[in-house]
Amino acid sequence: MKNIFPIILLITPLLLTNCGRKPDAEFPCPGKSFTIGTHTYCAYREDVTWHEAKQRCGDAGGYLAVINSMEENEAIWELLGGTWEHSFWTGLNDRALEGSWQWASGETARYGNWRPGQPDNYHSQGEGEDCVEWLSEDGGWNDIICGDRRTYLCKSAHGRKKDFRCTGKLFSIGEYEYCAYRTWVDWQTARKSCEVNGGNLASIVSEEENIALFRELGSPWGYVGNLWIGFSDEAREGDFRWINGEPVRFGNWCTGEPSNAGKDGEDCAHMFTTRNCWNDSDCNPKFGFICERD
Ligand SMILES: [Ca+2]
Ligand SMILES: [Ca+2]
Ligand SMILES: [Ca+2]
Ligand SMILES: [Ca+2]
Repeated sequence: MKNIFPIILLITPLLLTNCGRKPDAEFPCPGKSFTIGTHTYCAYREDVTWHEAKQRCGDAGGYLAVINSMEENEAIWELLGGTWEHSFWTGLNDRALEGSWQWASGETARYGNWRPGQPDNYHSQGEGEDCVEWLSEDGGWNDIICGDRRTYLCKSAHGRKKDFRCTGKLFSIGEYEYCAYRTWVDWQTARKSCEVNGGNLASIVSEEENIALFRELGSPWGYVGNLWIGFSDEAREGDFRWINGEPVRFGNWCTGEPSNAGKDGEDCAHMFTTRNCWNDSDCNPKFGFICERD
């Protein structure tokens, strides 16, 4: 199991979306409620142990907070940083296996914003530290003993409005949902098809996601061909962007790609199912495609 690497804390102003949306009736919040993207959050001011926090989030119809990206961590910091209690519980823990960080929901951690020197599993009584607090001073994370008492942050996907319809191969990786199609269409048609079904052409933003996707869609699926993904440089040559707005932090181009070959160039990316890398193609050929839930 891999450990997650410490990432230097970098606070930048961030535009919050849907911030003023009304709290979800299915996810009542007696504390401080807010939404980021498609998720609703509730910060509780009571101090409880990690296990109590996990239980209470579940009882409230959510789960102990999962923080999957720097953007999400910063958005939470914009709302709770400095002003909140000293710190709150997140769902991150290494209770099952020392040094192997998982969210309480069972997902493997793909992002971490550890404070310098953390996680250190250090406790003066020698019992180790297996649960993670989020510090309002700087949004950094620290492992502490699970029996300590902290306020807590619950999260729920109830704020999600759109259904995600799938007539292809439906699967999920962590909390992300995908639908892969063997129907052959050009890139624009694939994009529209994903949109009308409550998603977007998939973005692949980390090595873990790339590996997990290839594991799902490589040879075991039985589809031998190309799959469109939501990566394009149509807007500006050479500047490939994810069409759902995710930042570009990861790439998996095949050797010699992107090549922008041919008279008209190549502006749309696809993955291969026979080898784990991507190519830029002109946008007109008909391939299968992968949608990802918004
Ligand atoms: Ca530990
Ligand atoms: Ca620690
Ligand atoms: Ca191009
Ligand atoms: Ca190419």
